[in-house]
Amino acid sequence: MKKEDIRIGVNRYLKVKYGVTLKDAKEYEIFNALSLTVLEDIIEDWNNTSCTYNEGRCANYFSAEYLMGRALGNNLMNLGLYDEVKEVLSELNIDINKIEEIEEDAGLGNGGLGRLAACFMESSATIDMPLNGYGIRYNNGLFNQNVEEGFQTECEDNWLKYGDPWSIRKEAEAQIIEFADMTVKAIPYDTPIIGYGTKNINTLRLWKCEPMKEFDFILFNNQKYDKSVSLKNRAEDISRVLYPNDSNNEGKLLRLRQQYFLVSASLKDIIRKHKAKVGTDFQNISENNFVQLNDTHPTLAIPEFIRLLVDEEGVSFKDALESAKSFFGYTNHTILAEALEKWNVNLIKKLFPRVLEIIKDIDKELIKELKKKHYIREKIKEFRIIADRQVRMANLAIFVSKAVNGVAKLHTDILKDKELNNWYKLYPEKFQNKTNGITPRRWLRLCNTELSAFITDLLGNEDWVKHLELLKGLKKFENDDVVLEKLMQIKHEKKVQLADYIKQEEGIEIDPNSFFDIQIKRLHEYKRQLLNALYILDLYYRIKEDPTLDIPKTTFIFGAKAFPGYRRAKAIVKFITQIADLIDNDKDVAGKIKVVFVHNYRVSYAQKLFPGSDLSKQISTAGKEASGTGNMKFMLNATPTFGTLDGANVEIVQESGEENNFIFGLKVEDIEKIKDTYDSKKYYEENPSIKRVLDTLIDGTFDDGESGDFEDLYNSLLEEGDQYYLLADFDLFKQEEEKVFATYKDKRNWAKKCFANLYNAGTFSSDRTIQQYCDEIWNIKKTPIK
Ligand code: 26Q
Repeated sequence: MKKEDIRIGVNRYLKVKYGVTLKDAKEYEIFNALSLTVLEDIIEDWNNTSCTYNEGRCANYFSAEYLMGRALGNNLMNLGLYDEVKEVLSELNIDINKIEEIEEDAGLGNGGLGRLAACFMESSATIDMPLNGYGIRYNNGLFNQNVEEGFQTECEDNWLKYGDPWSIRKEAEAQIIEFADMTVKAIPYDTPIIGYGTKNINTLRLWKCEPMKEFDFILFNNQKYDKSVSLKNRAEDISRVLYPNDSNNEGKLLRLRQQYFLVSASLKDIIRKHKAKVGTDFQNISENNFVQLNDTHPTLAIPEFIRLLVDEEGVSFKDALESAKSFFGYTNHTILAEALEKWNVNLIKKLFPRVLEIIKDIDKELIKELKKKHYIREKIKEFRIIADRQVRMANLAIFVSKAVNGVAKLHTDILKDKELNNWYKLYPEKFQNKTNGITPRRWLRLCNTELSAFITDLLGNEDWVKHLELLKGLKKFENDDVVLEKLMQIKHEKKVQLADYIKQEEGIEIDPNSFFDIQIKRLHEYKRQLLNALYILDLYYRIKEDPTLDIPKTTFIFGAKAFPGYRRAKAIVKFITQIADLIDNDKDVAGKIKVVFVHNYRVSYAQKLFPGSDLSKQISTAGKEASGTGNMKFMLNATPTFGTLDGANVEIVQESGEENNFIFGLKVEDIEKIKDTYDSKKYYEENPSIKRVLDTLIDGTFDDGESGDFEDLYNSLLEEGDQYYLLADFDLFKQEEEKVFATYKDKRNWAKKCFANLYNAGTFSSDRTIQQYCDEIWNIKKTPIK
């Protein structure tokens, strides 16, 4: 697109959409006009891509979550239009940053799993792979977080308030979805997924739920206004709001409705396309399509697929089940047993009785097979899909899926050897590993243009953006002082930018010359933000005792949303902010360390935090974090990891060298050994530092608003036995952080560690991950359009 076309387009859309000219236009109006101008420009390629994909085999990603973040900057960059647009705007006296910042994040996901889906969509487009994304167009995404007096509060997210210029409503492709007690419409909204440096444009199709009719005319005429629109409201409730991640999810009827709504609409869409292409022969439906289930959330797709084939297309149950077995793949994202999804049989029966019948039939097939293989009754029980009047979604997914995968090597090994060992023994050939990845476009090229330009300069071209393994080519500069110097200069620049942003968002000043030690992720006990906080509190006391303590000036930054009903997680937020206040109000310590809890951590905030970091805190209890992807984002922005040997940390240090990172703590096998005799109280009694910091939870040092929440934290560590081994890792944590501080003194040595992380990050590109899914599970091929 030429600069002139951009100018004309923006003016035209401002006129027809808002009735204004540029001089009166609001920032969001310019954002929308610009987005529509670009959208208009890509429609042909987009349609072309869809048509071309339809002719061959496609994979379909079914996910209840897509944590997309902002679109404009990424789309401009991927199209190679960023600089032109920046110039056009600047000639009109408009700052492109302001226009980018006005865009609301599309926060249709909780965290890692949703963001992974977003990275996968971008990567598949970039490498020309025919992957369609299916999800729900929640009217309200993940809640916005505020911190008031140190307590987390929540309010609704309204991401659609300025409209959503990047999506197109496709009324003509609506589907009808039937529940036992209501019938609704699923309306698709398509968003283009623009690849980097390719004409291919993939599609993310999100379904909105609407009533069959707007209101009941007769009730309205009889002045029963509320009742006349009640069906409309009930329908719209289905896609109204994203559920926050809750491991204790029992009885959420609406969540179950959402799941069925998503999978029924998406499968009907796939079947519609199949019929248009090959007619009513369903023999080969799994030759043309594959569906990847992003965790168990969309697992109802399995019985629904069989139902659609059997009840609506006249296929036999046996054939339909056979088809399903080569049609689905299942990705597991969690090891926490309590997080495995189960649904009460009565709920399923109430909403979709026929689906329950099919699940029962599938369960029978499973039993038949196990009996044939001479499993005894007791053993069969473990595998059952229905047990104790609950449907176990993971069992359903594993039995029917062609492939089951974990998301990092360690995670997959734990699935195979422990959590799902019974299934692994039954179907060893189904189990695969697909280590997660991140898109280098958003997580380096876009969020760290300074470092990107430097890399391009050193490597001589931008090929690394599409072939991240080329970063290895930087290794030859590892002893080049000028290069290392420049790397640290860029780091400093990004820290200054982050400090400015934090000033703007939090009203808090931090010193960009201090060491930025950052832990950003959802709040959960297993992620152990509390361990980090207890460490900092101990450090505070040590500085009080010894004002000459030799540590670099350090800023500890936290960002994390707690599930609204998760009392302990919320208590940890309050505890961190109490420590922050204690330090700020103490002259002896305030100039040496500082704690900041940034509120409302989200994709757009993350894009500022990763590049401005000195240390990546990844300290989950070994064996609990399936993979982590934030760890990869730090690494790609040249930041060493301080972490346990958990999830993808293991592979990160394998790639970049243990000597370039800070690994501490119990390993999975250590925990295995001590778990039966672990006594957290012993640590409390024998370690005065631990006693000192834990006592602050009950001795009135801090204020929890008389909620008893801090005492509850105290009890979790002592009375309840510290199930995440914080106390066992406390001293190891402390020693390792000492090592960090000592190492940081030698600036050149530090720079080398940063650099080693950068040039070894190539394997964590989601392009690599997607390529593996394509080759090893989906069996789809690159399909570049002309
Ligand atoms: C469950 C019930 C009701 C409502 C919501 C949920 C729910 C929603 C989201 C349960 C779990 C999730 C998300 C899980 C998740 O993000 N897991 C993370 O997935 C990442 C990508 O694979 C991994 O890197 C992380 O290690 C893993 O924690």
